[in-house]
Amino acid sequence: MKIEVIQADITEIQVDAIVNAANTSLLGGGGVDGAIHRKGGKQILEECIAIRNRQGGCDVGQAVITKAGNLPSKFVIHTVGPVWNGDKEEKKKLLADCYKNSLELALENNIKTIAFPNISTGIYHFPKDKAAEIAIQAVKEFSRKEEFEKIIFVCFDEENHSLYKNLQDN
Ligand code: AR6
Repeated sequence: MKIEVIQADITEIQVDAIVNAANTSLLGGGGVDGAIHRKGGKQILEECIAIRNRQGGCDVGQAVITKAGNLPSKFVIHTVGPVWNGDKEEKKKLLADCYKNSLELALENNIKTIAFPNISTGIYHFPKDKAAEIAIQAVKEFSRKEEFEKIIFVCFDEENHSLYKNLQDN
């Protein structure tokens, strides 16, 4: 299994699954969520609505899966990061859960290559340095990580990219 760190737009990445930093409604929003729904088209929203009708959205730290519509990936795994607002240990655990539950769901769907954005570090204000440590640690600790061919951290901004590059080298 290879861990890669790149700076790119996740909607352009060709992998089995890209991960979306969604919200509990699953109905789209701004940031990476907005970009994924815009470029992926209506198939993604329709499947999200079907999931909502079945299970009433997605809890923080959990993940659900849809096809990827017009995106180059095959699937989108939608996970909901925590909003950073004080209860630090609880929020850190929930952020780690996003990565672990996304990886678990990926394996259930025979996904071998997966790309993650920097969940919660935009609109949800999670400190980027802490989020990067949690993300890398969660992937490294994931017991079935060797079943993946490649796990990519797709950083959008330069700050996240250099944080991840430094952690990857350590
Ligand atoms: N490709 C890769 N990363 C991106 C892209 C992109 N195209 N666009 C933004 N990012 P955010 P959150 C980075 O705000 O903090 C939405 O409204 C961005 O620079 O997308 O988890 C949802 O519906 C940042 O580092 O997600 C929720 O309501 C990272 O993606 C809420 O925002 C995450 O930023 C979720 O907030």
